[in-house]
Amino acid sequence: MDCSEEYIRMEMECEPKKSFRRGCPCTRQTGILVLLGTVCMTIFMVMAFVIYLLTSGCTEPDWIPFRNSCYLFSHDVMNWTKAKDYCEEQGAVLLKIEDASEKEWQFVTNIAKPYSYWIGLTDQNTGQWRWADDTPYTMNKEQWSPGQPDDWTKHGLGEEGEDCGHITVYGLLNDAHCSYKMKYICKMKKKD
Ligand SMILES: [Ca+2]
Repeated sequence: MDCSEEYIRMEMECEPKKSFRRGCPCTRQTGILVLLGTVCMTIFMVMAFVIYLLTSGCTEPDWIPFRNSCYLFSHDVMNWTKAKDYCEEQGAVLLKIEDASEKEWQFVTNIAKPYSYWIGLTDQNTGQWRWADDTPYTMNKEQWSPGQPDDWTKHGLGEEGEDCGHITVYGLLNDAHCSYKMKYICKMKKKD
C-alpha cells in the first residue's frame, strides 16, 4: 500500500463529513487516519536517516561528517594515551587538524566548546610538538591560549610537565598532563 495515497484518499473522504461528528462512519476512519499518518511519518523519518547515513559517508550514528572525514566527539573521558588507542581501534586517529585548514579548526572548536577535548598533539617523545601519527606540527600561536604551551609542573600528577595537547573550554589549545582524563575527538576518513 502506498501510505501517502491512502492517507490522502481517506482525508478526502472524511473532510466533507466532519460536521456529523458522533455516529459518522468517519469517526473510526479518523482514528485510522491518525494512525496511518503516524506510521507514514515514522517510515519517512527512518528512510531519511538511512539516506543521511549512506550519503554522509559516516556510517556510525555518533560520527559527524565534515569534508572528507568523520569526527567523534566523545561523551566519556580517558587519559591521552587511552584516548589515542581507542581512536586507533576504531580505524581513526586522535584528532589531527590539517595545518592550513582554518575551516576545519572552526568546525572542530564550534562543536567542542564549552568542553575540553584531547586532540592528537604531543611533545612527550621528542620535546617537539608533533601529531600522534608522528607527523610534524606547525606551531600556530593564535590557536593556543595566551602563555601556552607552558609545560606546567605544579599539577601534582607526577614528575613530568605537560606533554599532551587539548582544546580548552574556550576553544583554544593548551598543554596538560597526559594522565588527566577528559573527553577526546577521533577523526577518520569517510568510507567510499
Ligand atoms: Ca599548560
